[in-house]
Amino acid sequence: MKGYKITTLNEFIVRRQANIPYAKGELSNLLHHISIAAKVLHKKVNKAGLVDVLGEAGNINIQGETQQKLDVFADMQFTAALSNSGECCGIASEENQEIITFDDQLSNDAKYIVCMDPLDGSSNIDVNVSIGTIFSIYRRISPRGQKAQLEDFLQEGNKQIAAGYIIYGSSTMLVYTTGLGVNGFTLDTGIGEFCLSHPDIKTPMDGKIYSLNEGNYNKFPEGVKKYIKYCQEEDKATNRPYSARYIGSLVADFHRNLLKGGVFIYPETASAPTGKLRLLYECNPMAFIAEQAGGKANDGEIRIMDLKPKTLHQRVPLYTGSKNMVENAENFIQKHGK
Ligand code: P6P
Repeated sequence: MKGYKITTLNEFIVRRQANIPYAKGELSNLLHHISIAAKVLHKKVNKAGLVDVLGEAGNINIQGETQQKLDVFADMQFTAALSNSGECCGIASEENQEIITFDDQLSNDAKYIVCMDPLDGSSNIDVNVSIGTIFSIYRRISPRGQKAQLEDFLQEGNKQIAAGYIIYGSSTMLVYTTGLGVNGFTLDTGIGEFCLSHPDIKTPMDGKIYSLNEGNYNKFPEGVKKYIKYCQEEDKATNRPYSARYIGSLVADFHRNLLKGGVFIYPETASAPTGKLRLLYECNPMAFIAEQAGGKANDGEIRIMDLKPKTLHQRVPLYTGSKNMVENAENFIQKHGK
């Protein structure tokens, strides 16, 4: 009898590595260690209501946000996994003001750096809403054999080697790209493996969902206000009115739109003139995935992955999702101003 054919993440990575010339397994090993940290976090997130990880750690992170205990745990887990992999020479994390470099020779010889948001959407932990981890992998540009340098992290998103996210929701999924399309893996807790569940994800060119925090309406640019009204108008020929869906957790909102089609917007506002989302470890990785799935990601004007980062925690406006919807929103911005 034919067994149920599963492809585990590790099998998939090794198989894909065989297709990449000169790949010596470092990236595969790095992705494997990220998946181990994801499994550890899955257990902690799923017990958040039981284990003493709820509530605020009391610390304030560099974003001025109160750190939740699970944030701290997630940052430690992924930092340890990346350090233990021996394939990563440094990390830029939402939870740390400066880059983290490892002072062992193996790490200093490593060729990759990682930008990450260890636990995005953490304000949703206590109310049982999906949260996520986001990661972005680059080849270092500083010489190997020494500590990672800031310049390694301030590369354009179009230099990303890989990017992905883990969503801790009704199931735990890992979705990633190395530039050869987007694939999704669902954690089978029975065997403790991420198994291929969403091969070669392509996001619909159009959708019926728009996602943004309309509580900021009065502070939005005129073009965004006009686009929101466009989404709400009745027009059967263009499937309007669209549905408003906004969870307030980037990974959850992005993942839903990736699979169903839709547009996610976090624009600049009067109080946040460059938007809220961070370029290095939120916008760039999501942009890489969106484009690899056939979608788009820009700042209302410029392709996200072409933006040259100036600082580690730089914020940029983000318009991403179904290609035709992003381009339509972009037209409203161009026509009515940012
Ligand atoms: P707002 C979570 O704090 C986060 O960084 C993203 O996950 C999410 O998309 C955004 O902020 C929500 O921000 O201002 O709508 O609450």
